[in-house]
This record gives sequence, structure tokens and C-alpha cells, in this order.
Amino acid sequence: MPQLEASSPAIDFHSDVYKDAYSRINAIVIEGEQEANDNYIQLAEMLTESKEELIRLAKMENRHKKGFEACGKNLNVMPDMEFAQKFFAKLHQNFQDAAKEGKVVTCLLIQSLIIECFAIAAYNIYIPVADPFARKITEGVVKDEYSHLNFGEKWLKAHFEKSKAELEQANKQNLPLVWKMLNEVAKDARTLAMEKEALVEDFMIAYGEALSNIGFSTGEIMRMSAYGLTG
Ligand code: Y39
Ligand code: FE
Ligand code: FE
Ligand code: FE
Repeated sequence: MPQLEASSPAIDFHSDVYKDAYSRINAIVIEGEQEANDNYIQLAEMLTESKEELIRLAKMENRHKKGFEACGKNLNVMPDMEFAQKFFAKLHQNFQDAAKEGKVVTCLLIQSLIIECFAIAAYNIYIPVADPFARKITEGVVKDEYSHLNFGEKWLKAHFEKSKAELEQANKQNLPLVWKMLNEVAKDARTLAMEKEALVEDFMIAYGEALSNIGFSTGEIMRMSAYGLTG
């Protein structure tokens, strides 16, 4: 039966409409966690001084994936993994291209800043409207995502001056993709009671804070975090 919450309207987690949207959003999250696992393993090879820590982060991503797979099963939903792979294809390609060129700064911006902030925004917006099983899982996961973001912030802060130009370039290349991705899932997210405007706002807050922690000025943050944002 749908759970009635004091803070949110009744959501029927078992309706066909909900489950159809969930088959795509759940798949995106599962695919995202899988790719995050792969990305941290690749980063561990590039940043050998942080190898152990990065392998630990990769393992956390793998646990997240299992958790979200359980959320789909709990609702009797089959995740649409083909949709999810297409959803991430461009960002995935950009990470692979950067890794091949040894561009560790670009790889960190894509995974540890952009994707982690996307996850933090999505999970924080999802928690209050999730079914009770998924809520518990997501609450545990989102804490980990802050620690992944923190890894990227710390490294980039320590190497800020020589990373700055590459960060700005990588931001230009990849941030517009995030806005496109958000638009692609806005309708399904709304079916899950997650509003696009709230997702954009939470992403901007997390990403802007990250850029500030790394060492960017307020003006630079304004320009960078809205880059490619339209509609
Ligand atoms: O670091 C991580 O664990 C990130 C892979 C996970 C990204 C999940 C992306 C969520 C987007 C969901 C969009 C819902 C509207
Ligand atoms: Fe029920
Ligand atoms: Fe994760
Ligand atoms: Fe993560």
C-alpha cells in the first residue's frame, strides 16, 4: 500500500505510472553507481599516491549499486539499463578520453565534482519522497557521496593553481551535458515527486560550494556553475 507521509502527498509506489518512471530513474542510478565504481578504479591507477583510498571509494560505489538494485526489486521494477547507458554515454566518453590522455584533473572534475554533486542533489531530493525501503538505502548512500566529493575537493585544492585552466575547460565541456541529462529525466523525476527546479538548485549549491572550497572566486563560480544552463 502507498505510504502516507505528513510532509508529502500520497504517492502510489505500486502504480504502473510510478513503476514505469522508476524503471528509468532506478536504471540511471544503478548505471551511475557502476560507472562511478569503474571511474574510481581508473583514478586509482592514475593517482597511485591515493590508490588505497580510491579503491575504497570504488567499493562504496559498488555497494551503492547493490542497494539501488534492491530498491528496484522491492518495487518489482525491471531497470531499463539500455536507457541508462545511453543517458551516461557522452559523460562516460569524456571521462574515457581524458583518462586515455592522462588528464587526471578532468577525470576528477567529471566524477568527483560533477557526478557526485548530481548524485547528492538527486538523492537529497529523493529521500523525502522515496518509499520507506528506498529511503533507508538512499540515506546511507548520500553520506558516502559527500565523502567522495570531499576527496575531489581536497585533491584539487592542493593542486589548484596548476589545475585551474584545465578545470575551467573541463567544466565548459561537461557541465552542459548535466543540464541536458536533467532535462531528459525531468518528466520521470516529476512522476517520482522530484521537481527539476529543486534538482537544479541543489546541484548548483553543492557544485558552487565545491568550487569555492577548491579555491575559485565568487565571480568564477557564478560563470562556471551556470555554464550551458538554458531553459
Ligand atoms: O558517485 C556516485 O555514486 C554517482 C554515480 C551516482 C550518480 C547518480 C546519478 C543520479 C542522477 C539521477 C537523476 C534523477 C533525476
Ligand atoms: Fe504498498
Ligand atoms: Fe555512489
Ligand atoms: Fe559517489
